[in-house]
Amino acid sequence: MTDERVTEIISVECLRVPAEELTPEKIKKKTEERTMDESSKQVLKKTMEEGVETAWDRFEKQQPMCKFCSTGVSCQRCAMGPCRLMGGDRVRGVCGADADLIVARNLLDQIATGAASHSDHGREVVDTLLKTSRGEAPSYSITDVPKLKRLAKEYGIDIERPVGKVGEDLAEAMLEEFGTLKGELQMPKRAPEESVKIWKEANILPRSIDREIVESMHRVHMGVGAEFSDMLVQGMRASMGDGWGGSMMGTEISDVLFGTPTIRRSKVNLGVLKHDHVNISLHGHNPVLSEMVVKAAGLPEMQEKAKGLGAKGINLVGLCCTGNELLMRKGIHQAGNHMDQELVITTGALEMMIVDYQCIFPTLTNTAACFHTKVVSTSPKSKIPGSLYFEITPENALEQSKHMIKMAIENYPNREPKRVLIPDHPMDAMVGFSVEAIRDALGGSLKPLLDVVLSGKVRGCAAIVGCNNPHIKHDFGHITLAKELIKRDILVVETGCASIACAKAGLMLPESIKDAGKGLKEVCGSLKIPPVLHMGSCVDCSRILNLVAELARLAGVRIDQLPVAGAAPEWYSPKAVAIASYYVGSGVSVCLGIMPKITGSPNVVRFLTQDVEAAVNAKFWVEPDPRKAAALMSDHIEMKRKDLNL
Ligand code: BF8
Repeated sequence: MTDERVTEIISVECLRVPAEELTPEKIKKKTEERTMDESSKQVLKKTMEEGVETAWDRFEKQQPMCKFCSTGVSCQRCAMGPCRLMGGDRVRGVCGADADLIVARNLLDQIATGAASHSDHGREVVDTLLKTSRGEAPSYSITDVPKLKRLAKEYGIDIERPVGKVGEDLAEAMLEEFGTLKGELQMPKRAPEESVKIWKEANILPRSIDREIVESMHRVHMGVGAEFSDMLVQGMRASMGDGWGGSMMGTEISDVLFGTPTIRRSKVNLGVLKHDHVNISLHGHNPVLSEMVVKAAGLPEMQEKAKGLGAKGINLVGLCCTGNELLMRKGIHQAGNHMDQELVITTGALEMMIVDYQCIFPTLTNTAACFHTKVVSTSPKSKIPGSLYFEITPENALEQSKHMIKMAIENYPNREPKRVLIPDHPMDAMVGFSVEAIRDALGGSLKPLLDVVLSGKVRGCAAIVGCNNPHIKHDFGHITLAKELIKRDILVVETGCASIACAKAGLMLPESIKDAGKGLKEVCGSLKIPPVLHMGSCVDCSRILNLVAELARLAGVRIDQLPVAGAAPEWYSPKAVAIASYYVGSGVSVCLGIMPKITGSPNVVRFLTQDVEAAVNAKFWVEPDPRKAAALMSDHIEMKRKDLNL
């Protein structure tokens, strides 16, 4: 390496599966079984023809999966084990833990992992506000000053001072809440008082963000938590610190720094790559990095450099949630969701993939080694063997971004045109539905939305969130569920990979109201909006909390009384477990499409699907068939309507 800022951690090899084992018929069959997305199908076929290994291949190699692990009754927690509960005389681990405790410990560990991931991301965003406000991160600026002031007011900060001072105080007040001694967080107070009262009584109001995560990890240690239901309640409290704390800060302060999303048009699917441009994909979650890459790519010197090497320009495309952040705020085209990440490289047209953290396959560099693509990692938390490493901080992000983009441009001549496959027909999508944007579209208040729900034209709202998972055909769960719900006059709001799935399927176009029920068709038709609204990335699930909190306040009811429901049809990630937990904790029942690893304990299953309802008026369902899931959610919404005499 000529530049000392760049470190190639280690070189890796292209991972191949024997292509000769697959006949064209087999390839066709596998393609149809693996994904629903037409653009993904074309490139997936190419992976099989060229023998490029994907997560689907690795999933197949893992079969049959261990039944102890699948049911949650294997324990790796201490050195007396590992233990597996096999029935008979081995119904307890060496320490004495039974199935209930082992399953509950494993689940609490997952929730804490998810809450930590979101909240650590949120902390980095707030830290960027602090440095920006102090003038230590000159490439960043405060874009949404009115929102900064609204938030500062909420935190009791004097806003009649220079913006930098207000920003500094707000950032400090938020950072303090990660380990606050106040014993409570500010933003849960956005919910109706009666909801907060329930959370207090259920013992799930978080005392600080970090404390609940640390305490969760303490409780899973052998010899600490021994009562399974108590462990699950702690999981809910940690998740509430994520939803109403870390994630909400991540969303709100990203808006302050980079702009609150407004409704706009963009394009999605693998067809957004361009033959005659330097293609760079941004993958991961934190907009602190990606916003600077966008800024650097737009510099005339970069465009000139690209032209000098024969390209018409630089084409930035998003993946996963960092893509959602850019799509919502800037309309940057989105190449795909979780299961598309290897396919973007397999197009053969990607010069560079820049990643920050979360949901990045560690083998992406192996995929890249099959082509000319360079993978760049940027976070000290997420170094990837085989990647080039450019450490990004708020202070150096623009300079580092320029450097990365130059390298991507220099890689353009290495593209092998014969191996390039870019699908035709990128799909149009309408995106950018922040709560503020929805309010604006409705004339300044959410009241018109509430009114159409009260009148019954729209029966209720459903949030579809979360990932892709090879346990289910790529995008099938999201798309089928969304179609079934809008048919029943239920407005759908989405985040994360769910939103990308539906955008790729054309459900985020105003024209898709043709598939909606009569009432929803009329409402969305008059507003010229789609029946499925893109509300952002996974941390933006907090936008959905804000939406339901505001609707409940307007209606004068608790959140759990609203005719709403949540779903994660294709979830894989611990972050999704945290999201589902804070939705249920907040009073919104959630339908999971993939069974969590809990069936080894019928008591844990009963607690989550029944008992928890007595405490928070919401519960989990598990239903792998999205058509049945839609019926369940719709029945639930109708029951809530009946309870409100609607
Ligand atoms: O945070 S939806 S696969 S990309 S975890 Fe990951 Fe799941 Fe996608 Fe975004 Ni969320």
